[in-house]
Amino acid sequence: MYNVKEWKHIFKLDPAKSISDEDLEQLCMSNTDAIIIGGTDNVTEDNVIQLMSRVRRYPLPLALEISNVESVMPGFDFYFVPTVLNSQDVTYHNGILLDALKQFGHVIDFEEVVFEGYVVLNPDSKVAQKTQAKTDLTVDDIEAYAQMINEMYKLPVMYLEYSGQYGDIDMVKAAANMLTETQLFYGGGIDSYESARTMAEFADTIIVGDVIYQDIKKALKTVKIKELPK
Ligand code: 1GP
Repeated sequence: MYNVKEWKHIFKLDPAKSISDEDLEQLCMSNTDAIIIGGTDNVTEDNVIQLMSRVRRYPLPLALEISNVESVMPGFDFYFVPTVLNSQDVTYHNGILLDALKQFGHVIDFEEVVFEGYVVLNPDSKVAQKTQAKTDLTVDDIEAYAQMINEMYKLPVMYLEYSGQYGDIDMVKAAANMLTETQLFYGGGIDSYESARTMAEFADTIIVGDVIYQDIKKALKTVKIKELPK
């Protein structure tokens, strides 16, 4: 069985965006640790199933990051469930989750479920707008969220989400310093080996998204961080 704790690098594919077979093959054969399928808008049962079946041709772990109940389906190795801790709308803390458990609680294999404590930091991102996230956070806030996630909620993953923007390294360091058990995911604006390496020094796992659709070669170079000693 796959072990999420060992993952250093993940490509995140948006089911609402198109990708060629050739680019998809390069990503899946790149030595990345896993693929996540997830997005904010226009995630449907149809586009998720299409992308899932294409990625399934390759021998690497595949996770669905759940953004709505309608597009959840069997067939993934893992289901990543975000709870956006700095959202000002309870829907994104546990509202969607409540609906999901009412409908599917009896069939869920909780061994496959990974609960992610999200902190969304780019105010211009779709995810910040959709979740009404309070993004003007300080290092003190990040430390407190990290403590909340690590010591109190005891979630397996904290996800610092800068989606579309390269983040503030001091925020990443602050989270990393507080976490003893929880795995730190960082995502946002990674578009080169250098930007990947900087974040990978502090985050346990980096997530690479947008650059896949802008410059596949640059996206592929980010996987080289896996060769760094930890
Ligand atoms: C998005 O964190 C991921 O959820 C990756 O961010 O798209 O900016 O690479 P980018």
